[in-house]
Amino acid sequence: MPMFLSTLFTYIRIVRLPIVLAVLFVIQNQAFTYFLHIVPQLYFRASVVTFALGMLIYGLAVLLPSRIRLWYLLFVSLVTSFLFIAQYIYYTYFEGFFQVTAFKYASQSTEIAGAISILLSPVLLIFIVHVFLVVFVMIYVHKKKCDVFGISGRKKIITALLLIVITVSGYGYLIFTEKRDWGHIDRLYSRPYDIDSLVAKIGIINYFVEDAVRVSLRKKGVSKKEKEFALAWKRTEREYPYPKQYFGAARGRNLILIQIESFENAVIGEKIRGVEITPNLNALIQEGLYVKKYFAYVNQGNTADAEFTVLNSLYVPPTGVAFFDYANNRYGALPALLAQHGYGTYVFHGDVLTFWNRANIYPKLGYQKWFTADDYTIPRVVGFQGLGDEDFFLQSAEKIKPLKQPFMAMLMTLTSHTPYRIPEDLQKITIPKDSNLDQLQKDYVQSAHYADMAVGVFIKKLKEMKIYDNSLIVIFGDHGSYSNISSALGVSKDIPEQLRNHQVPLIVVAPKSKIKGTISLPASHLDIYPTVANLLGVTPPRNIFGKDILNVKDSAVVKRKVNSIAIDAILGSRLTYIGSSDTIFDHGICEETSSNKVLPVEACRGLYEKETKNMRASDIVVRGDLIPLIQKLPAQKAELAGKEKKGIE
Ligand code: GP9
Ligand code: MN
Repeated sequence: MPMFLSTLFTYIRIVRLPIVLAVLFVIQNQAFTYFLHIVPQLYFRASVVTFALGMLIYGLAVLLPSRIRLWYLLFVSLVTSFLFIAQYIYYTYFEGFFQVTAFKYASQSTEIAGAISILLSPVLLIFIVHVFLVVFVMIYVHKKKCDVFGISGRKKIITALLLIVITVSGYGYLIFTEKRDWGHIDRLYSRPYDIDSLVAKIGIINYFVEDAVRVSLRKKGVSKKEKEFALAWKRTEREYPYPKQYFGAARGRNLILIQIESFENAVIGEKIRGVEITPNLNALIQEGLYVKKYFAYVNQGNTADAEFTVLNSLYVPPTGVAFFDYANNRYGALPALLAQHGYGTYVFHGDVLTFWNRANIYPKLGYQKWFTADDYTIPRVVGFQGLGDEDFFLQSAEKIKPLKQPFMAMLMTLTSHTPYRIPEDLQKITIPKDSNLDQLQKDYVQSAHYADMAVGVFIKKLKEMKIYDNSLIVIFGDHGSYSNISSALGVSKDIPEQLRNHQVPLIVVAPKSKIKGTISLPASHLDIYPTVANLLGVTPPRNIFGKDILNVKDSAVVKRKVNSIAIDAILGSRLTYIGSSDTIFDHGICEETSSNKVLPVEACRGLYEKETKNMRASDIVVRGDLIPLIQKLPAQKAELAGKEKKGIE
C-alpha cells in the first residue's frame, strides 16, 4: 500500500469514532425528516450540512486531552439524543418545532406530559443508538486500557484543519444552493418562512443551533426605565367618551374575519372596460361599513405580521418576525378574549402549520382549533400552495357549519399571493391589449377578481347555512401586493406615497344592523381588535395599542421604515408628517391632511411624539413580555360623556 494511503487509513482509524458518530448523526436526521414526513425532502442537502455539524461537534473530541475525550463524546451524544427526541415528540404533538424561547415555560408543559406515553414510538430508539455506542466504547477502553484515538502533535493540527475544511465546505454548499435557488440566503437565517422547509434544508439540530444563536443575539428583556416608560404611557391613556357608540351593536354574533392575501384597496370599486374587479366586495361595502383610509401594518413577517397586529393590537417589532421571535410570549389577544366570553375560536388557512411558526403561537393567541393544509383537499391546483380560494371557502364552510355559536373564525386566503398567476380559465376579466398595466399587474387584477368571487361564494354559503345574519363579518387585506397597482390604476393619490402601497380595504358587515356607512378617519390593523370588541359588547384589556375607530374624533396611522424604528410617514386625520431620510424630526415635512398645505414642521411635533411613544411602548411590551403586567394596571377612567358624537359619515 502506498505510504500516503496507509497514513490515511491510520488517520481514519484514529478518528473513526467521531466519524462513525457523525455518520450516525446524518442517518438520525434522515430518519427524523422521513418519519415526520417533513417536506420538502432535501435529503442530500440536509445530509451535507448535518455531516458538517456532526464532524464539528464530534470531531472536536480528537483535539481534547485524552482523559476527557470519551466523556465529551458521551455528553454531546446525550445532548443530541435529547434534542432529537424532544423535537420529535414536540412535532408529533404540536405539528411544529420546539423553540429555544419556550424553555422558560418548560416546567409548565403539563399539556404534553400526559400524552408522552402515547407519543413514544420505537422510532425514538434510532435517536439513542449513538449513546449506547459511546458507552460501549468507554467500557471497552476501560477494560483493555487502550486509547481509541491516540492522537497527538502534528496530527492534531491536521485534524483541526480537516474539521474546519469539512465544516466550511458543508455550510458553504448550503449557502451556494440557497443562493442558486433564491438569489440570497435570507430564508436561512434572517427571514425563515416555513420551518418545515428550513429543517428540510439544514436538519433539525442545525435548526436548533440556529434558533439558539438567533435568541442569544437578539436584544432581550427590557430595562427598568423602559418598563416604567411603557407603564406610564399606558397610565396616561384615557378611556373613550362614554357611553361608547355602537357598544354591543353586534352583541352575541359570531365573528368572522376574512383576511385576503395581498389585497389592496386600489382594486375596490375599480372597473376594467366597465366590469367591476371586486363586485362582491363592492356590494358588501354598500351593506356595511367601509374604512376607506385603512392601512396594513406589516414588517418582515407579511401575512403573519398582519395576523399578529390584527389579533393583538400591538405593533410588530421593528426587526425580525414576531411569530418567530415572540411566539412564546404571554398575550391578551382577541381570540383569547372572546374565548373568555364563551366563543369557540378557530382559524382556517390552507398552508402548513409550520409556515410562519403558526404551530407555536396559535395556542398562545387563544385559538382553540386550527384547520390547515392537512384539513383540506386540493381538487385542482390554483396559485400559491395549490388550494384555490373557492375550494378553501367551500371546504371551510363545511367545517364551520357544525360549530357551536357564537364562534370566532379567522379565514385567511392564499390565491392572490405573488406571483398572482392563476389558471387561464379562472382569469375572468378582459384586460384591453392597450392597457397600461404590466404583466404582474394584469395577473394581480385577475387574482384579485378571483379572490373577490371566492368571497362571494363564501358569503352565499353563510346565507344558506343561516349563519350570515347572526354574524359580524370583517374583511381586510393582509398587506399590499408590491406590484404598484395603485399607481397603475391611478388611485390613492390623496394618500402619502410612503403609505400608498400599504392601503388595503377594511369592510365590516353586520347584516340587518345600523353598522353602515363610510369612515374617512385613517385606521390600520391595530384598530380591528378594539373596534370589533366594542361592537361585540366586550371590553378589551389594556394591552391594546390601537383605537376603536367608531369612538374617536382624531386618528393617525404610522408607517415605519422597514426593519427600523424610524418613522417614514404619519397620516393623521388633521396633520400628515413625512419623515426625512436622515430620520431627524426637524428635517421632515408637516402638512395639513385635508389640503396638503405645508405647515411649519413644529406643527406636527405633538402628533410625532404621541405616535412615537405609542410605538415605543408597544415595542417594549412585546420585547419585555409585559402584557400580564399591563393587564394589572387599574381600569381606565372613562372621560366625561362626549358632547360631540362623531358618527359614521
Ligand atoms: C403563508 C401565507 C402567505 O402561509 O399566509 O404568506 P406571505 O408570504 O404573504 O407572508
Ligand atoms: Mn400575505
